[in-house]
Formats: sequence, structure tokens, C-alpha cells
Amino acid sequence: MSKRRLSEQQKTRIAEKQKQEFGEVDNNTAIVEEKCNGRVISHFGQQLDVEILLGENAHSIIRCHQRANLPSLVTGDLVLWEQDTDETGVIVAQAVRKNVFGRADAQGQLKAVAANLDFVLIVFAVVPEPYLNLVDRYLVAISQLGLEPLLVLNKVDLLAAESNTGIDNMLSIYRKLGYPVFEVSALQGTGLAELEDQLKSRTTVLVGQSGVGKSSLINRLGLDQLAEVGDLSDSKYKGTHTTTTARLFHLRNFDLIDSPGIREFGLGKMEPAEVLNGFVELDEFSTRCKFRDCSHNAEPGCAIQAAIDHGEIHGERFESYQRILGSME
Ligand SMILES: Nc1nc2c(ncn2[C@@H]2O[C@H](COP(=O)(O)OP(=O)(O)OP(=O)(O)O)[C@@H](O)[C@H]2O)c(=O)[nH]1
Ligand SMILES: [Mg+2]
Ligand SMILES: [Zn+2]
Repeated sequence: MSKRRLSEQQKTRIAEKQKQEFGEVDNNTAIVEEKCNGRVISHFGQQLDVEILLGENAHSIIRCHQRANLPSLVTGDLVLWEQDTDETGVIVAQAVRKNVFGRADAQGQLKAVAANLDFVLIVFAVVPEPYLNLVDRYLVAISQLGLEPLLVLNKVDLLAAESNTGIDNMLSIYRKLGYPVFEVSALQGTGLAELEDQLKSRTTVLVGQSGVGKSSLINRLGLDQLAEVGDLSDSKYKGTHTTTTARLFHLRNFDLIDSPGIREFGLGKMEPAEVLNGFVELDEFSTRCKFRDCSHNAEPGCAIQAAIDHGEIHGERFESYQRILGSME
């Protein structure tokens, strides 16, 4: 996989598209980052926890409301706030966002999760059982943002000596595509040093199914009980949706944003070409199809079908791509 470097034009296009989709930051009224004196740490209900960035109270948290004319703010947003009462503040302006990661809810409404990110870290685990399609959905969303993904398999302490074929298969697929894949155990602390190395000086949001151990990873990396951890349900080994809102944590020399686990990751409405963009190998082979408007199903001269036949593209990835397209109809 070639590393994607974005041209200025692409960056502008991504910013424009995000503005349309989330309908949130108005870059005409938003202020520059340098004018901000706070960062949104968490947003719950009508209130936000804002980290004070300047002055004698720097690093402490103030509970804020936001002015009604501002769009909905999310974890990671840089803001300008003013003292309201003794204990609370009011957010009066927001900085232009570098980017915003979000998902579509069941009604197709796009919901922002976190802003101003360097990495999105996709967490999956030995239990609950991982799904290739969920990881692929995240990869599509991340490629739309022009960000680099990191993949983490957590709970390797639970790997049985045999019968890990599903997981081995997933790891090998993503490694072959060139994605960085880390195998870790938040419980035992294995594999975390390499992961930490990647995260240095960056802001990273952790995403994935409920129960995979996102909050546990943050606690382990932070050497402290920062985030609440929940048990898996006894019957189904599924997560129990313990984290309910995104929250930013400062760790040694990097920031991590915990996010609520999800069952389905909705992508919202996208063009087939945009989905294809998130499947690096499909995207690459598609340029060699005989017909420019090839749907890659049964057309003669389809380079993707040929690559599947020759074992150069994994059939499961193509199925996953088709499932995503199907879910948008
Ligand atoms: N065996 C094992 N269990 C782990 C590991 N990491 C986390 N767990 C357990 O997995 C369960 C879920 O962990 P959480 O950290 O709450 O998972 P989460 O991804 O934050 O879940 P949500 O907040 O619901 O999205 C807890 O019982 C953890 O103790 C690990 O490396 N090994
Ligand atoms: Mg959690
Ligand atoms: Zn084709």
C-alpha cells in the first residue's frame, strides 16, 4: 500500500465535504486555533468539560455551556470560552477543525465523535469475535478523512494455541495490505511499547465494538484507572456499552480519545468510487479494468475479478466491499 500524501486540493475537498456532511463548522465564522483558550475534553447532554489551555488555571477542567449559535461541539474541538459563573464557563467561539471523525446513526444522521485527530486506532479483540466488515467500514471512513489507520488486536492473552484461523486470517489480510497491525494485551501489558511508539506526540481516537478493551487500553497505557471498564455479557461475550461518551485523556506524551463501542458503524451516503477508495487493493486494480464504468461483478476484462481468481485480492475483502455498497442502496 502506498502511503497517501494529500495535495492541498484534496485537503480542501475533504474539508468541504466534511462541512457539508456534518453541517457544523462554518469556516467563515470559526476563529483561528491561536485564539483558543480551551479544548473540549468531553461533551455530555447540554454540558461540556473544557480543559483550560492558558493562564494560571491551565490544565484544569471547567464545566461549560455553549452559545446557542455554535454548532454541536465534540471532544478535541479547540474553543474560546469565557467565565460565566464562578464555577462555569460559556463557549463563545470554535476553531476551524483540522478534521472530524464521525459515523452515521441508524437514521443515517451523521454524528461527529471527535475532532482534530492525527490517528484513528481501530481496536478489535479475540473476544468479542471480530468482523472484517466492521474494520473495513472504519478503513473507508478513515481514508475519506485522509488519515492513516492503526489496527490493534487486543486480548492476545486469550489466544488459544490452535483454532485462531479467523483472527490469523484477518491479521494476515491487513498486514499484506500494508496497514500497521499491533497485537497487544491490555491485561498483561504485552505489545504496548511498540504501540506507544507510534502514538508519541499525537492525538488518537480509539474506536471499535463494545467490549474489545478500548478503555482498558487507555488505563493500561496511562498506568492509572482513568476510564471506566465494563464486563462482557455472560451469555454472548459481547460488550456492555460501558463508555457512553467520547473523552480525551492526556497520557505520558500523547493524547488518547476513548469512544463508546458500537455494533454497526454507519458510513452515511457515499459514492461507489469513494467506498472503493477505502479498499486500497481494489482501488489499485480497478484502474486496469477494461471498462471505465466497470461494476467489477461480471464484466469482461474486470481486473478485480481477475485478481481475485489469481489470489491477488482476497475474496472476503471484495465481499466486504459489496456489502458496504449494498448497505447504501
Ligand atoms: N483477557 C483480557 N481481557 C481484557 C483485555 N482488555 C480488556 N479486557 C476485558 O474486556 C472487558 C471490556 O473492556 P472495556 O475496556 O470496558 O471495553 P471497551 O472497548 O471500552 O467497551 P465499551 O466502553 O463498552 O465500548 C473488561 O472485562 C476488561 O477487563 C485483555 O487484554 N485481556
Ligand atoms: Mg469503554
Ligand atoms: Zn472491474
